[in-house]
Amino acid sequence: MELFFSPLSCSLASRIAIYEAGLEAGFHKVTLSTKRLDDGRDYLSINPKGQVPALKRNDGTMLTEGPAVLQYIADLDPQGRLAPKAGTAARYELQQWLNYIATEVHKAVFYMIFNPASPPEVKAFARDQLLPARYRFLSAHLEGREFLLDSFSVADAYLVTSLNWARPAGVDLRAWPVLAAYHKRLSARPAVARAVSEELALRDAA
Ligand SMILES: N[C@@H](CCC(=O)N[C@@H](CS)C(=O)NCC(=O)O)C(=O)O
Repeated sequence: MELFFSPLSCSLASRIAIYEAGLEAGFHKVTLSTKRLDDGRDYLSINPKGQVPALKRNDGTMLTEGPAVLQYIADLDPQGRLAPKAGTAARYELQQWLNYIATEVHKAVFYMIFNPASPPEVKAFARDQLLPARYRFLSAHLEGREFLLDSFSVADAYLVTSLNWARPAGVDLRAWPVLAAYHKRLSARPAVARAVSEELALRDAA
């Protein structure tokens, strides 16, 4: 399979999942501002949405939308470590977290802060009004827990990815000690540390 990604964006979660599962994959860097790959190909001809992540499966078909891509990768792990079995109550709980992070945290807050077209008052509203309630909710859930579910899952890969965006968004995670501790703990996992350092190097080389 091949992952289309942009360094340190939401597609980092898919790279983390691939490494956590020990799967083989190719990686293609997308420049989101130009919608081009490093080899000059037009990304829109590969994924008309123009967004990452996108995954080209081994049968040649494309899969997009982070929560779907993450669950697909999790289901490829022969040991099923990254997601509860499909159809179980725990799997729906995972989907609840993936959707919460995608819609309430990623899109409602950070997409608005990082979107260059977003007016300053919208950025401030997202950071100062929307984000605190979401971080309070996540902190309350994670108090006394190691992971969002009972063990590491692709929802944690997505949450740790989004917590990386706090500092560049001007948010001091120390105001949410439970989240700061979770971020530090998750960032120390070998697969997470490897994925982050590789993408940092790719971002800095750009
Ligand atoms: N609905 C998509 C959104 C993904 C998304 O927002 N990706 C961002 C990077 S974190 C992106 O590609 N931004 C460029 C753009 O929207 O043109 C998903 O959940 O995967």
